[in-house]
Amino acid sequence: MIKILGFVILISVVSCKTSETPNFIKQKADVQVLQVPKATQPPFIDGIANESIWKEQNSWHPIDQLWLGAPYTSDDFQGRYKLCWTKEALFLLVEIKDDIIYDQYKDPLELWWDDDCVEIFIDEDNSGGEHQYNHNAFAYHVALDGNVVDMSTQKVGKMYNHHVQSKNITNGTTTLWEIKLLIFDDSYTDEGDNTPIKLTVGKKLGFALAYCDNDASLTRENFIGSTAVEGKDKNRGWIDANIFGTLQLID
Ligand SMILES: [Ca+2]
Ligand SMILES: [Ca+2]
Ligand SMILES: [Ca+2]
Ligand SMILES: [Ca+2]
Repeated sequence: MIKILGFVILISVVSCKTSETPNFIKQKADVQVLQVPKATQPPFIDGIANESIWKEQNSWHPIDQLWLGAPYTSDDFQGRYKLCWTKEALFLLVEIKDDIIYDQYKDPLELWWDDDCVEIFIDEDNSGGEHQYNHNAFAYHVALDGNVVDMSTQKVGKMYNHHVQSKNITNGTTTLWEIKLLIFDDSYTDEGDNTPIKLTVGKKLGFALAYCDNDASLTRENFIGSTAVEGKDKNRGWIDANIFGTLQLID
């Protein structure tokens, strides 16, 4: 009887523990599937798109979904991007036309979303689901000066500069960003050592891209994303990975 009781207690303890552990069961359909070509050589992150993997891709993907703010003009904002991958990383080429480049907060952890920045949403296993204060997915704000911020599991802004390498060059009102993104899975911990995963052909990742556009205001004027978001509140990407699109890595 004692043995049986012990077994029951053990089972109860195990089930309690399991229910406390974040459980990122896949809940997202593959939407807006983009096939991403493999680069034989990783692009050199210098903000210059002279690599063949960028030149070979004739078409760009648009950043044209208004997530926050009033409707904007094409003089105010236009954005588009290309992607490629190697086994080490995902690479982005992002072309932003923005009439005024604005960086009012020099402290990278102060109101980072209110400066002009590129925001990369990535969900390693394309699970979708909630990720506000956990690492089921990441929402990296990449600032003009290269600093990278997302919410930590401590519910505060944290620098993740070792996840994203970027370089941007502005010519007139056009800024070209070249970005290398290491991919971490949901076992990531803010305290411990983490190893980025190796990418392979056929892998699917949840992904969206956005731009925070501020031209002279206290808070950002527009937030424009790459995916269509249902409902009134479209500023969902930093909380909900279900609004991400899907990348499929091809050879
Ligand atoms: Ca380059
Ligand atoms: Ca603008
Ligand atoms: Ca995930
Ligand atoms: Ca701006």
